[in-house]
Amino acid sequence: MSPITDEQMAFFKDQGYLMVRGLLDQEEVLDPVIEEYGTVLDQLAEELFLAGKIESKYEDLPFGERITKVWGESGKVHAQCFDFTLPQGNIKEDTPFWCGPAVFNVLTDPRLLDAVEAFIGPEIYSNPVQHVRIKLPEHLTPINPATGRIQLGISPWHQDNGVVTKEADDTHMLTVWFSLREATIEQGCLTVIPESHRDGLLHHCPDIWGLEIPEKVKDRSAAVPMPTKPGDVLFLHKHTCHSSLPNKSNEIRWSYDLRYNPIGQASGRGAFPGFVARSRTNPEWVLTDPVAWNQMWLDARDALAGMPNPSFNRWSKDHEICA
Ligand SMILES: O=C(O)CCC(=O)C(=O)O
Ligand SMILES: [Fe+2]
Repeated sequence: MSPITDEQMAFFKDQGYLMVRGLLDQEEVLDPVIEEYGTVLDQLAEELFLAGKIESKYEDLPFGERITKVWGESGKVHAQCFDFTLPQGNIKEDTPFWCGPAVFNVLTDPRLLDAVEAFIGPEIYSNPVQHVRIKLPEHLTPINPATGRIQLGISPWHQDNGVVTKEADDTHMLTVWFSLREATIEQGCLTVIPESHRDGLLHHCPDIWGLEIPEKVKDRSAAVPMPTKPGDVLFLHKHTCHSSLPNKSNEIRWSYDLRYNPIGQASGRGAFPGFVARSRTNPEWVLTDPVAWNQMWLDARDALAGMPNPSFNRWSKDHEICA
């Protein structure tokens, strides 16, 4: 039976988003990935300690406090060490990323894919536009000396169709957002504008935090915050305007955002590897090996290292709307 009811699907079509409470299993899906990130943090703390960038490895602290301390004391947000994608520029042979088996287990979770199937059908491609986001309390986030601002903060107002290349404009791309720990309003949960998907693709402007839809293009007064508990999953239409709130709390805000689209449609980030997560017609295409998945990202890194940056979006700050 599909985990998405007809009423829920009707709500999504009407509103452009859907919150499904308790979809992901804590023990089978979330706990293993939380534990795996503990080992990634062990490795980073070891490296920074050996390099003299931190005074202690802070092994006794729980994950959230430890990462806040380690990133804070080293003066750098080491987000790329944890992310399961590559950066959008300056990829080097040793650019870090983490595509571990527990992450793959999340991306291919049968219950999650059952839900995704309700939106896009049974031929499911895991789109490489994907992130783990670990946002420290803003008051403890290292500052970028060049800008005087924190190195990682809110995500500005955007549509996910706006942050991929034009090739994906006809792709039936679904965004899947969830938090590994509770994400409250104070911690900087996601916020969405209901019904905004009805506007189609809006103009985005490059700004310091990334691409943003200017307020004169889309008023944000109808925005609704989407706090989540572990297991809750928020589904977004590719034209739904969303942003994240600032983390005003004393704890990290820890989330995943994934994309899926029907097999054969452009991912919008063609330089990065996706994979077939489910296929009724060609089950032999389905990737089941996490090591092979990691290897695809290693190969992409090798291919892109030192090359001119691929183009990741279509927007120019010189457009009159961005003035
Ligand atoms: O989690 C965030 O801060 C932003 C995530 C986002 O924009 C997305 O999932 O598409
Ligand atoms: Fe987004």
